[in-house]
Amino acid sequence: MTESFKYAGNKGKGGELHQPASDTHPTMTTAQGCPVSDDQNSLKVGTRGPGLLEDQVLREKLFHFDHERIPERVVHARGYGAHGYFETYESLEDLTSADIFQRKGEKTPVFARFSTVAGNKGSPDLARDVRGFAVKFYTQQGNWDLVGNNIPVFFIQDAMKFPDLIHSAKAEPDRGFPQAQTAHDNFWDFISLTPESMHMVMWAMSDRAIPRSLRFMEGFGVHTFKMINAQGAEKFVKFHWKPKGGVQSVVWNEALKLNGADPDFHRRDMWQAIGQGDYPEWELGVQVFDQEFADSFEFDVFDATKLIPEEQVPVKIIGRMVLDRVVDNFFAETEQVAFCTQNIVPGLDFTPDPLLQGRNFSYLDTQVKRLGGPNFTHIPVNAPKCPMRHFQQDGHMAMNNPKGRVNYEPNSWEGAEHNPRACPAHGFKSSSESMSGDKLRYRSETFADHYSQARQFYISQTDIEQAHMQNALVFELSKVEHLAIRERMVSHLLNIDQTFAKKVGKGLGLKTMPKAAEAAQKTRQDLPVSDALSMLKNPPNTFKGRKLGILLTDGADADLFADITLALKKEGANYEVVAPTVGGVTLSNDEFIPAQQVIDGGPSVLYDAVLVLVTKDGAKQLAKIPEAKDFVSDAHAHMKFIGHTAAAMPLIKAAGLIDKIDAGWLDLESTKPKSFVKQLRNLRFWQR
Ligand code: HDD
Repeated sequence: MTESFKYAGNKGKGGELHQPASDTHPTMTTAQGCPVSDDQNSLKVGTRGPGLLEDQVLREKLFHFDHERIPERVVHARGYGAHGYFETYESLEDLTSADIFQRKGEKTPVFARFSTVAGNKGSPDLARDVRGFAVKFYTQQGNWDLVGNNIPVFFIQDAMKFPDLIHSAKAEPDRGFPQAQTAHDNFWDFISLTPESMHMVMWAMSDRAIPRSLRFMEGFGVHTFKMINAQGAEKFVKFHWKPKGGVQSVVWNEALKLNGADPDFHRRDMWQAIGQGDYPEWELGVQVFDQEFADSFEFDVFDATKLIPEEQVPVKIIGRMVLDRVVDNFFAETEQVAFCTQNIVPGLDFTPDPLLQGRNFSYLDTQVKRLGGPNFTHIPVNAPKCPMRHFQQDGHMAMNNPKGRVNYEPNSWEGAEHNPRACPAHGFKSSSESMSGDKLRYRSETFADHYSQARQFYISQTDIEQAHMQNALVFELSKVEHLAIRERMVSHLLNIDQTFAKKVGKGLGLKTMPKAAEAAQKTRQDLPVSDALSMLKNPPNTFKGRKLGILLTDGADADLFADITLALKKEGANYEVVAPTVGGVTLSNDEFIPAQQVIDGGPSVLYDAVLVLVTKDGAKQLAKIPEAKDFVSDAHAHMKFIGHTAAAMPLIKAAGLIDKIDAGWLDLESTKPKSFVKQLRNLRFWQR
C-alpha cells in the first residue's frame, strides 16, 4: 500500500497539475484496495471518448457517491455534536442504583448533539425553534440516552399527535415552504386547535427559541422519570442541564440577520469554543419528589405540558458534563448517532407519561430507517463502551458478530466463553407497579388545564421578555394568511393574560377582539411568579466565552488595542478584528494586526459587543461604507455595548447616532479597559 506506483499523469495538453503518490502522499486505492493510477480521467476510446463500461474505477467512484446520503432525521435534522465526559459529584446510591451515579468523581464518556427541530439539514442555525439537547452516556451498564430539549415542556400530551404537530410545523406540502419556520398558516392552525400546546407556545415565542449559543442554553429531560435504589425504593425525577456560562439569547432582528451573515453561527461557535479549549460545560440537576408530592401537586406529573417550578421542588445538582472534543468526522458521529429514549439503565425507569411511552417506540423505529438496519449499534458512536453479550446476530452490515457455537437460550453448554445468561440480581428490572384498567383511547381529566402554567410562565418574565414574546407572536401571526387563525390564537391568549392578548391583537391590527377560547378548566390566577423561569432575572454576569468585534483601521491606538485584548483574555473572552480589507491593519506603533473579517463579512450581529477603534481619517473613510454604518447602528439597535473613542465620531455621525449616545456607549478615553470589559458582563444595555 505504501509503495509508490508510477504516476500515469494527465496525458495531453489539457492535463491539470496533479501531485503523484510520493513519500508524503500514499497511493490512492479503490474501496477494494486496488491501487489507482489516474483519479481524474475516465477510461475512453481515443482521446475524446466515448467512455468504456469496463471502467471499474469510474463506476466504483460514482456508485459510492450516488449512495452518500442517508435519510435525514424527520425532525431535528440540523444538529451539531461533540464528545466529552460526565463527572459524578457524589454518590447517589440512596436514590438510584444506576452505576453512573455510584462513585464520586467518576467520569463517564458522553456524546451530545444539539439541534433545531423543524428545519432540514441545511437550514440556518438561528431559526426561531425549540433546540434539541440529546446526551448519550456510555455507562458501565449500558448506554443511557437523555433525549431532551432546551424547553422543559412539550407541545402535546400524547405521542399519537406527534406526526400532526410535525407535519404542521414543517414546510407546507403543496408548496415546499417555508423552511425552518413556524410562521405560516398550517402551524398556527394546528396550534390554535390544540389548546394543550399553549404553555410550550409561550416558551417557543420567548427568546429561549433564539439562543445566543448552544453553550448558553438550559436542557431538560421534560418527562418525569423514576430513580430506583438497590433496595427497590422509588422516587420520581425530572432532569435539568444548567449551562455554566449562563443562559443567553439573541434578539429577533439579530437572529434574522445572523441567518444571512452566518447560517452556521451555532455550530461554528461550538467548534471554535472547543478548539480554543473553552470547553462548554453544564451541570446536571434533578428535581426529586415522591408519590405524595405528585398527588398533592396542582398538575399531573405525567403530563409533559407541565413543569414543576424550581421554587416548589429545588434542583439538586449531581454532576457536570464537559464537552472537550469535536468529532473526527461529522457524518460518522453527528449524523449517525442514534438516540433512543428507550435506552435507560438499571436504577432508572420510565413513567406512564403517554408522550414518553410513544417516544420509546418511535426512536428505535426511526434509526432502522435512517441507518439502514438493526445493526446501528455497531457504529462506533452508538456502540456501548461496556461489554455486550447477547444472541442477536446477522442482519445488514453486521460487524461485531458473536463468536463460538452457542447462539440461543436456553442452552446446556457449560462454561462456554461466549455464553451469557440473564442475571436477575443485577439486570434491568422495571419498577413493580400494579396497574389495571379498561382498554381506552382517552385523555385523563388530570391533563385538562392548558392555560395556568402558560400564564405562570408569562407573569414570571421581565417586561423586556414579555415584550419580546408579544413581538414574536405578532411577527409569526402576521405571516398567517387566514384571519380566522390569527383570531383563534388571540382567543387562547385571552385565557392566559388579557393585557398580553390585547397587545398582540393590537399588533395584528384586529378590528375587534375575539371571545376567549372555551376552556376545559379555568385558568388559575393563584400560581406565583417563578423567577427561575426568566432568563433576564438570572443573568450570568460574565463576558467569558463571549466575543467582542473590534472595528479597526490603520493607525488605530496600539496601546488601547493591547490593553483591551489583554483585559478580554483575562476575562476568558474572545475578539475578532473587522477591517476594511481582510489583509489586516497596521496600528499606531506599526504593529501589523491580521483581520478575521472584512467589514461586509463581519457585521456586528456576530458579536456580543463591539468596539470602534479607528483614527479620525479611518472613521471618515468608514463613514462612506454602508456596511460600516450598519455595524454601529445594528449594534445600537440590538442593545449592545459599544466602545469607542472621539476619533470614531465621523462614523457615528454618518450612522445617524450622534444624538442617541447613551450609557451603553462606552468612551474608551474615560473608561479604563478593565472597566469596559466589566461593563460587558451585563451583555446588553436593555435600558436603551
Ligand atoms: Fe423527539 C428526534 C427531543 C417528542 C420522535 N427528539 C429527537 C431529537 C431530540 C428530541 C433532541 C434529536 C436527537 C438527535 O440529536 O439525534 N422529542 C424530543 C423531546 C420530546 C420529543 C424533548 C418531548 C418531550 N419525539 C417526540 C415524540 C416523538 C418523537 C412524541 C414521536 C412519537 N424525535 C422523534 C423521532 C426522532 C426524534 C422521529 C427523529 C430523529 C430521531 O428521532 O433520531 O423519532
